[in-house]
Amino acid sequence: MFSKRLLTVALFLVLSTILTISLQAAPAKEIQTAEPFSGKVILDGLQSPWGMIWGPEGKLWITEREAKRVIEVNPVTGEKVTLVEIDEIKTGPQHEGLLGLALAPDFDSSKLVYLTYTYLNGDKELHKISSYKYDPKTKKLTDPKDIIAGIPAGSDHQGGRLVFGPDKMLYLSKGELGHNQGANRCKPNEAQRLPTADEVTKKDYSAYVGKVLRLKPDGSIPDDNPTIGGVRSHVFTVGHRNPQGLKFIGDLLFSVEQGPSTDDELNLLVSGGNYGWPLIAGYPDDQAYGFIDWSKVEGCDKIAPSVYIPADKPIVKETSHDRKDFKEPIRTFYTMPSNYNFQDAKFGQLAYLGWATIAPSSLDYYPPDGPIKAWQNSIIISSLKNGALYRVPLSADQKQAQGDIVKYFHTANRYRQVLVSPDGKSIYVITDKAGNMLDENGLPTQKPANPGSLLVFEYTGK
Ligand SMILES: [Ca+2]
Ligand SMILES: [Ca+2]
Repeated sequence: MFSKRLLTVALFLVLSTILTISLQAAPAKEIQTAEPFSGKVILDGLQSPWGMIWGPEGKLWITEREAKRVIEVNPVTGEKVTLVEIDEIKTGPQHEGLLGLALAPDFDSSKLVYLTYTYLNGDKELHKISSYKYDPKTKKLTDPKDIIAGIPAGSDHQGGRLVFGPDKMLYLSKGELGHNQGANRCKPNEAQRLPTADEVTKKDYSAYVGKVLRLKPDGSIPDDNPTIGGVRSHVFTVGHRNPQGLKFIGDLLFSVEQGPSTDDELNLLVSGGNYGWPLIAGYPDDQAYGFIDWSKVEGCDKIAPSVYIPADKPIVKETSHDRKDFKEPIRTFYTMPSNYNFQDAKFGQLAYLGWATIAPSSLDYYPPDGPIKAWQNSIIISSLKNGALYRVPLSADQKQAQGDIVKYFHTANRYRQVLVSPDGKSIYVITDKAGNMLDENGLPTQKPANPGSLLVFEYTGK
């Protein structure tokens, strides 16, 4: 009897050990990188990780765009817990699904987290922000409430980054859905269209594309939002292409957005500012970009999609627009001359990978008192095309970029978001599951080295 019980206990111990081991993350895989940094993989197998923030208890909270779930990850062990899975989410190969997330400023007491994602209403694809309540005991997000819904969505340029400001308002970067290019080239680009008073009354948000929005935490329009074109709405800034990065440094709001074949941008967003797209890319310099409204070109649907501007179509020059409210970027990545070779044979069918643009996907800030001295008071930008981080030093008042941009940690991956640890010693990066990028030799590849992974680069200096 005794020995049988002992056997049962022993069996239980063996089984629970096996179970415990299987629940542990796989051993970390080293990533080659230059001194004074070391790199490793914390976790892999994620389904298009997209948003990453610091959650409670020093854990990372990560959205998986295609898996429609939010997970909590232990940044040391890689152990993960699913906080919520949301059936309603509509996913797609590149831009649709569960996107950004942000904790409420009063999270410690309210336990509220805000999520933003695409969904279907009938056959109409739309975008919303919902709040969820975190239960620390069960580690579940429950009690969903729509904050705003019915913002247009589509197969391209969704934007999707969500942040709270020091003003306790919620900001969402919203893309222009890639209208006027590629498969959506015959749909009008509405990044410059302003909501009418009638639309605002009817909660018709069709003009919210290509904008950065500012909302009260309950979804209503803040009283101090800008009046643009005579109308106050959720619109904070106008004229964006695909703004995927949004970050407050003190009370300054920065964004990064993807340009066309030239001029990815770092912007400092000011209330009511017009950032130019699609009339202006980067600076109003008529270099390597001019606007053609394809929705007005006869037989548009019969013309093969191309990013190249055909010589026989009328181009509206950047310098021809009224630029009263226009805000220049504080940096571009990079501004190319009109005679730039956009069809370098070395890059074959994926010519765009050879362009000097970086496809910025997020930004974070390295503080003035961080242990990596060379990085102090810099913006850190993640790149999709190049699988690298770009460090942009700021001026003392943080309002301008200053000095040379430095590139770090290149791997054959698409870096979707960068996040600096609170102690400034670890730089976390999440990677896309698939896509096109440059390999270690600077040539195009479609095989990421670390698909759907959480990577960390740790400072080893003193
Ligand atoms: Ca711009
Ligand atoms: Ca330009």
